[in-house]
Amino acid sequence: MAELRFPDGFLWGTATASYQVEGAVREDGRGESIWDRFSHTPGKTFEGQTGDVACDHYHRYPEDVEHMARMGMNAYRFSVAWPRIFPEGKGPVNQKGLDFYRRLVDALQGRHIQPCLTLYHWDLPQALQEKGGWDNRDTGRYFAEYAHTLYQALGDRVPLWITLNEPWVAAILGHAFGQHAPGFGDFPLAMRVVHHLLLAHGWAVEAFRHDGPRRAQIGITLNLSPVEPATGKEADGQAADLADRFTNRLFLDPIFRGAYPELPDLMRSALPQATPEEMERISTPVDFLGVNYYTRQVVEADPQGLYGVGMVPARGDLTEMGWEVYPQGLYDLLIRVHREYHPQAVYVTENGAAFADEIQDGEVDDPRRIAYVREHLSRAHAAIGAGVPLKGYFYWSLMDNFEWAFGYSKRFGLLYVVPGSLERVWKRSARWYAQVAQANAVPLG
Ligand code: IFM
Repeated sequence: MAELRFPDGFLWGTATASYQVEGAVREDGRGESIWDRFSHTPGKTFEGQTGDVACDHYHRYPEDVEHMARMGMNAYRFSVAWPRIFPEGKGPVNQKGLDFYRRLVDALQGRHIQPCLTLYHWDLPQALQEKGGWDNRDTGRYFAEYAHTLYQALGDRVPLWITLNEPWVAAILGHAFGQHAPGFGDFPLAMRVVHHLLLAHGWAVEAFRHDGPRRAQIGITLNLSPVEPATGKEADGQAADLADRFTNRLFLDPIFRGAYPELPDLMRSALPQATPEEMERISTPVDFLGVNYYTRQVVEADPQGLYGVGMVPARGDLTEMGWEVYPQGLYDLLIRVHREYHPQAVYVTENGAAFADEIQDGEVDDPRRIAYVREHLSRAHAAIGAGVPLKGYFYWSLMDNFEWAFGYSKRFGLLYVVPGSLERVWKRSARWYAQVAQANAVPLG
């Protein structure tokens, strides 16, 4: 059968994040996070759902690792809950929290699955929020200390480290649009948070270079999407360029070029005055870029929209999130970051789709997810052929989980999680993805 073969050593994995899967929020000394506080605030999440129990990965991780091993995965991307390690965000280490991640890493290594550890996937300790959260520059210092603690504890056994997951989402959805924790609607605040997250990233990379693990690699994961104008009109082209600066380049430029892109005055003036030393720290070279890709953005000039830009509603083949299925966007994006920013290596650290999966007679048939992954992998393969140093692909997500403000109403998993019992059931896509990983190739047709 015709197939697309991937380079030897390519990483095949799945991704999750602490608050979305772990549960056990009051166990073994874990402190409160901003997502505990937000999800317990009436009206913030779908039907008031929370991550209190989530998928109970905290207790069921051995079973989850077994599922990954049976699928033939050779990598797993997970995040550490900062408040498990430092319940107050700083101060004394909570050994029991560290022990959980030690056990998880042991289990993964026992099954020859490479751990890929994200330090921050949005669950800031609430105690630090009380001190200003990411509006407080010191939070970045505490982040670097937390990162350092993990380098010391796990550095010799975790080959891939990610400082931040999707800082754009944490900054903008959390501080300008109020859809994520901590739930503020203050645009200038969000721009300050952008800068402080970038500083936190830079300080954590610096700590890694100074006395972090020698044989491991560190990078950052950004949510990126090509931005296309709705028409060929000049005004729409300008809107697309502005939206690209505000979304993709807001993080790519400082990290890879040491400077913010040109921004409209209102955005630029809200950014703190950065010193050359700060920009140098932010652009401390990383070993890889993590790309989270789900869909493209189509925009038009719109005087009523934020900064004169309007989003054109997605059309065509849509997922349950209302996101257009657009595999070509992954190719375009990978080529663009390779040509314009030259990362040494790239990983697709998330790509996936939510569909309205149903379990019938113990089976979940999800052909649309298989088609989604097949098409995106075929574009990833083409990007490798065009010279992109793509080293791995992580499907989002291993299992259905807590999709932030949408609660459990959106199912992204390869494993169906049965409400109540939390039993894991392999969807047909899990079996298909297992074949891909085991063959290191995508079957065509
Ligand atoms: O579930 C999220 C994840 O936490 C970050 N990236 C996008 C996913 C789907 O929305």
